[in-house]
Amino acid sequence: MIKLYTWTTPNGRKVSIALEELGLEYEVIPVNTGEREQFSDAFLAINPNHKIPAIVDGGQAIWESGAILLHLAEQYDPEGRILSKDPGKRMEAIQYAFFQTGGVGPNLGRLGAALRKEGEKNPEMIEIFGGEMDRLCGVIDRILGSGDRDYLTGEYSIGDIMHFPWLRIAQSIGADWVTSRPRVVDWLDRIAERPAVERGMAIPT
Ligand SMILES: N[C@@H](CCC(=O)N[C@@H](CS)C(=O)NCC(=O)O)C(=O)O
Repeated sequence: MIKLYTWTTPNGRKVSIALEELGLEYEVIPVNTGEREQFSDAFLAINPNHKIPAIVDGGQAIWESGAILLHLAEQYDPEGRILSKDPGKRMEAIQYAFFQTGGVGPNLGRLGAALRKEGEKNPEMIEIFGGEMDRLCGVIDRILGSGDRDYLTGEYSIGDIMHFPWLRIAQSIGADWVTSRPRVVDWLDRIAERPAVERGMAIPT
């Protein structure tokens, strides 16, 4: 059975959502990053980069959320539920997955860190990463607007799963670069309605 090493954070939830979408059985192994469990020898042997999520599947350890989602789609998605079988759409979904790991992931992560620094908030960092998040959301809005798409490629895919847990947090705290864009809000609400997404977002329990 697939082992999922995860915690209550957006990167971990990308993988639990994908596992739920594919109806796979998996064992959840919580790695409490607040308690620095990601630095244990046992976890470093799985991910030398000491970050969740990671999985072990058939004896192989895989880390980096985008790589994990691609692995799950390649191995367990014969119907193209999260990665289309159409070569063009498939590559488009992979493109949006990479776009997330180079864009929304690191920038929102750093914006969150800058905002959390109580007492010594760094306005320059907040402006830089907040400005970049505004730009990235504008890009997503433009993609969704081209041909009036329900999802990034038109069909639900790993590209949407990669973005959802991060942008849903921003939406829930009222970040105006999300809430001022109705198309982006509708897209997030549409993804949130999926039963598999609801289940995946509750992992680890
Ligand atoms: N690029 C990685 C990012 C993973 C990541 O940043 N994980 C965070 C939690 S959301 C973590 O484990 N941080 C602990 C640490 O850096 O020591 C991915 O997409 O999987």
